[in-house]
Amino acid sequence: MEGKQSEVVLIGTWPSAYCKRVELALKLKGIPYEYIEEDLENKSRLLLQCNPVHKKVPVLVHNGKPIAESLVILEYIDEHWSNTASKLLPADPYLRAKIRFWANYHDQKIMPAILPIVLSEGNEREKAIEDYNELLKVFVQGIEKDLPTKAPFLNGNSLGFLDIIVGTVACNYQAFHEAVTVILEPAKNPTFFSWVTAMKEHPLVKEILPPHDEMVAKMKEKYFQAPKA
Ligand SMILES: N[C@@H](CCC(=O)N[C@@H](CS)C(=O)NCC(=O)O)C(=O)O
Repeated sequence: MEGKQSEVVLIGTWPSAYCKRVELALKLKGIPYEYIEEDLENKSRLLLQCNPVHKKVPVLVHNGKPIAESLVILEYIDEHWSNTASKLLPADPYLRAKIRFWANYHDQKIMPAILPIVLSEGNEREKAIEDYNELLKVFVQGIEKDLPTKAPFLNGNSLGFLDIIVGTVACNYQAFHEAVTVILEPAKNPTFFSWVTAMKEHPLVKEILPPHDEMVAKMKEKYFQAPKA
């Protein structure tokens, strides 16, 4: 894209877990990048040029060439900077396929189960939380069956592809609890909770997670904003 000097540019918004995935992957690999904060209420020409199909962040611009969709970007980063110590995906094609399967399950099943919790009340909310916890249970059982190393992180001793995808969303659970309601209870989801706790302690996760209070305020604004007249 014209006018951009840096080799690696990330277009993002600070509360977006999808964008945090890309930041975390770049930091894990030690790749320097320029960050551009996008205003989603007034999308920039740069964003519309770089992601004309979805018009969403994150977009990674590498040597002027844009790549959209967080999962696609993570794979690109892992493939292009494959000689760094941190590998996001393992070499074995079958394991890679399993990890991609669970990453898609997370984004296609678990993520959309959050909004019904926000939009409901009383018994209906209880049911939505139960449904969410059922999906988490399937996820945990699947990982336990399919992946060889899963402690303290899903990827073993270092953060991998799934940790990045899950952690950037789940590590904000306390902000969600404060802004909306409690969904993640240690007793109900011990394994999932232990992954999230380990991820939250990782120094790079601490570096990229938005400040708690700002996240609570953002969630309240996003979920409880009065409808525009
Ligand atoms: N599937 C996309 C989702 C990205 C996404 O939903 N981005 C939001 C910010 S969290 C966005 O740009 N929304 C702007 C819009 O919907 O117009 C990914 O994984 O990158």
